[in-house]
Amino acid sequence: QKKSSHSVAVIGAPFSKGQKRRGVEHGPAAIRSAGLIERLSSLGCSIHDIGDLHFAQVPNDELYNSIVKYPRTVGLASKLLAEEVSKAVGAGHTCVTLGGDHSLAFGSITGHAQHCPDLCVIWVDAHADINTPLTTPSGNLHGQPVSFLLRELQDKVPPIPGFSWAKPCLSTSDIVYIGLRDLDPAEQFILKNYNIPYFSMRHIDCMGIKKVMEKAFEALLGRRERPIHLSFDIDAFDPSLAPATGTPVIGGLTYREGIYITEEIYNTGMLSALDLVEVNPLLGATSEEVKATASLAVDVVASCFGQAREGSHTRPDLIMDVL
Ligand code: 4U7
Ligand code: MN
Ligand code: MN
Ligand code: MN
Repeated sequence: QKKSSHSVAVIGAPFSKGQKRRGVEHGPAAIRSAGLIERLSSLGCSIHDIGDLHFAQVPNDELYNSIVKYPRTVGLASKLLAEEVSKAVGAGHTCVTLGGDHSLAFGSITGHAQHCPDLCVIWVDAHADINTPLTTPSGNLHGQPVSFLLRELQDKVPPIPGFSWAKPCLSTSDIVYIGLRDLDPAEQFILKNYNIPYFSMRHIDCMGIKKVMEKAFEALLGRRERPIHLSFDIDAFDPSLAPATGTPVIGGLTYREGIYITEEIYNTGMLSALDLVEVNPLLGATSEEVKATASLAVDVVASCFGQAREGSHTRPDLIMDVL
């Protein structure tokens, strides 16, 4: 089941209705302009670029429970993305979804699970994104996708408009979090009460990123090998590295910690789909900040597909000709 050479499907998901700030719909274009496709090709990946999806806005998409915003629009977008991810994974590709806001992960994970019901999720984020429509302090659906995914939580998640097609596909033992540092009270309660494994920035400070990754894989892959879905929110990084994002939180991952996470995931050989979300090119203070954030996103994806800091030797034959 391990993949040695990669055929990679790239799906642009320019979606922003899971939150309030404009600009995150330009994430896919910013990440592409920073050279994503060229970098993946130079790593030896064969690229199937599906282009950017078109998401319709549902008219008269009223608030749910006077707070949850654009439920029908987010539900419909997730459904479309789920279908595309399912097709891509079914065709044998490792699927990369470029966001867009993090509400999309509900669709990408659901679609991935249609082909890989056995998958597990590594959620790298400053936030747990596990509010329910009843606990959300903001009403933004990008802070809620995990609550829709987990079977154990379904008696706490009311049926909201736009999500009637959706079925939870994960158990609480199928996910781990890395990088957390900004949890709402209800989210903190849910993580503890349902025993959901997480590694906060404090855990990384205490035991180091190496030990964190060992424990994360032990929790998810300890008993059996299974496909990995990596959902990477760029705000997991410290805002000094990833300033162009909607909900930055001080005290985040260093470049080295972030890249170590993705190198280790590559080394498992089990990466099956990945989301790179919340790059918002309208929120950098300068064009340098925007470029730095997008180029960091490219580094994250490239290291998921084998870009190594010590260099990779994909074509020793070519080098031997010269030496
Ligand atoms: B992101 C928040 F209240 N928890 O629910 C919420 F602090 O995808 C933030 O991780 C959610 O960027 C952040 O709105 C969502 C808030
Ligand atoms: Mn997130
Ligand atoms: Mn976040
Ligand atoms: Mn954010």
